[in-house]
Amino acid sequence: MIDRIHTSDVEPDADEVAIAGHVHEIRDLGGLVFLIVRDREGLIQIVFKEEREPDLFEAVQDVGAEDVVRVAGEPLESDQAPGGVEIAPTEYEVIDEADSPLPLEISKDIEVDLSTRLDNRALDLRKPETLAVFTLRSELITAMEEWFEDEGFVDIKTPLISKGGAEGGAELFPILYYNQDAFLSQSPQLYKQMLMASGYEAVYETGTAFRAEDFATSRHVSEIAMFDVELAYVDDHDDVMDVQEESLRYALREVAENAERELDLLDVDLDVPEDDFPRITFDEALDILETEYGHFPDDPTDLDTKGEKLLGEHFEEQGHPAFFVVGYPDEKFYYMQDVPEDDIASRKFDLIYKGQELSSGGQREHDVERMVEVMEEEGVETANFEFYIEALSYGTPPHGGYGLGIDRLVQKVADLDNIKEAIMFPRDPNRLEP
Ligand code: AMO
Repeated sequence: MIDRIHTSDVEPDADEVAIAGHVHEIRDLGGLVFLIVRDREGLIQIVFKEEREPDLFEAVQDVGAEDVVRVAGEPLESDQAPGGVEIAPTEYEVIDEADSPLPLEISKDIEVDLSTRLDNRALDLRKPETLAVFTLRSELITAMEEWFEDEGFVDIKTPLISKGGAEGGAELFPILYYNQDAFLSQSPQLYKQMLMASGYEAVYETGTAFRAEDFATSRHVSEIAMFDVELAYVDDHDDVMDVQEESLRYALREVAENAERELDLLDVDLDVPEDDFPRITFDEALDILETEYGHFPDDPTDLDTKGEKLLGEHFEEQGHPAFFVVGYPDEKFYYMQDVPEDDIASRKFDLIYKGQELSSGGQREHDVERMVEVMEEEGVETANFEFYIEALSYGTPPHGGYGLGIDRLVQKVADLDNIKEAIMFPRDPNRLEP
């Protein structure tokens, strides 16, 4: 490996050190050149003085923005330098030159529209603020996985290529699989339930789901990072919500503690929901929307984007950034339990965080006969689900679970306007590269 340490590890008045990274900024003040070098951990200032190191001073005249360089030298305390330390160089080497002009400025705070940023994503990803989003994202996923590992959930991987869809036909991406038609997976739903029938008891998956929706919103993408959970022997959907609530609280706490630098860079004051998340019924949600905001969702069986946002405001004012809406009406979704006797229509719930739906879940129908009845009522082609129906027919414990959109979670935690900013290389109906 090339001999170097991270910029954040450079201590003033230490012995000679070497760092390497991209040239973030060049300031030429006559007999003095300031080079700000950037690596994954931050920025460091190198001061080239004509009088002190004439050869290196001469060499640095040719440096260009975003060149990859390595510098060794003596770290000195400096009030003006980022991090309070600068390096007086004794060695300087350009490892790789960057073409110029750059299609995107990395160091300057110039407003660039999202489409240009995504067209030049590899460069955009170099920006410290963009890197901060993905460091946060990594922290969030790791913390979430840590919680489920500690609680004894089994890490699973379900297939991404399937014969049919779990969530409905219109949103499937068809592919050619050898000589037969197949689809990209919309959700691990059927497989995680089959694993409940197989006795795995509690599983989680950090996976990918594909949705061929024709959207143009700031909260939809075609390729989604999904965190799926399923657990057996639940009494009801409250047990599932408990798991979601505790795991999310843990992940947010970890991020608040471990990603202070990133949160600062993004100017985010992360509000960890320490109190119990309110759980309101769908009817109560409609009631709040009607009486407080005079808002009626177009589809009376679902909350619309505006409804979620307004409910978010309502609960945020009461100190609850996260809450559940439980029991959707007429939710005849074959895998969800219908429970009219509970006075709620179904054991389905959505989690809303900062005014946006983050996850959907519920208690499932484990009685195969009832499930097939609903499928037939709803016109679902049971032939496409034989493998699933059969798997559940040999004894299945009561179970439930949910799918959480990781990209939406990152969007909300990092306070980003558009979900695509939370994805390294996002896919939407108009974007297939980079
Ligand atoms: P659902 O379809 O509601 O439920 O998806 C779960 C969560 O995934 C995210 N999500 C999306 N994010 C970005 N772009 C999209 N196009 C998109 N579609 C969905 C959302 C959403 O809440 N099988 C069920 C889960 C379950 O019941 O276990 C399912 O997939 O955050």
